Amino acid sequence: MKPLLYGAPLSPFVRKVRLLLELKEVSYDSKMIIPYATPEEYKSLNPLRRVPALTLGEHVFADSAVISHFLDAHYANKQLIPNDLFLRAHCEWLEKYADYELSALTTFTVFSQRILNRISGKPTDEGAVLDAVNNKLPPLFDYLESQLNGLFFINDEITLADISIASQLISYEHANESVSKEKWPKLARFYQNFTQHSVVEQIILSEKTMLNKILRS
Ligand SMILES: N[C@@H](CCC(=O)N[C@@H](CS)C(=O)NCC(=O)O)C(=O)O
Repeated sequence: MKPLLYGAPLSPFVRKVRLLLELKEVSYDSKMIIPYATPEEYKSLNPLRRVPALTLGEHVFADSAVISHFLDAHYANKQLIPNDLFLRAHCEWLEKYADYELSALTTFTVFSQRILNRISGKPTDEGAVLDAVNNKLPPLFDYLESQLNGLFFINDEITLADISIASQLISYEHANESVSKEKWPKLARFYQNFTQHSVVEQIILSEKTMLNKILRS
């Protein structure tokens, strides 16, 4: 029985689950659900009508963190959440930081203003974008910079913390912004290394193709 992932690939939370599934080499099916335009019946999978949701047989899961933690435990190969309780708590903290703090700016401000508004024919509030890029994101990037010693956030292996943070930075890059190498060299190197992974590269390529198609239509 394969998991079925509901959502739109350009959502960073859906991307996070896709990356986890693909890095763990779990075969899955997907169903496109467009955020803010979810069909009525989607409420039975996620009453908040947010993406992603995931089903496995009769079991239903919502929220990228809940889904990711379930999948990592259910498919025990290539574990992406550390077993050690202290490392696990740190991984969960960084995941939460990405999902709630970074996302408010990278996704719900910069990506949303520059990309979603353009798609829906609304004007971009470039002032809000520049405030996020120049004033609000730098302290968050400073913190992430302070948490890195090598190419990964936890020890020398890819974890859900890396996936969650990179998922937000991919949305930032889709909106034509990037982490400055001069200001945050470790974070920029982390992102460059993460996105060079063949699985990640493929996902980004498919998203860019999709995004270009949507923006041209
Ligand atoms: N904490 C949730 C956030 C999910 C989320 O906010 N998804 C957005 C798309 S990026 C959405 O579906 N928004 C539609 C809405 O809020 O109605 C998660 O990690 O899954």
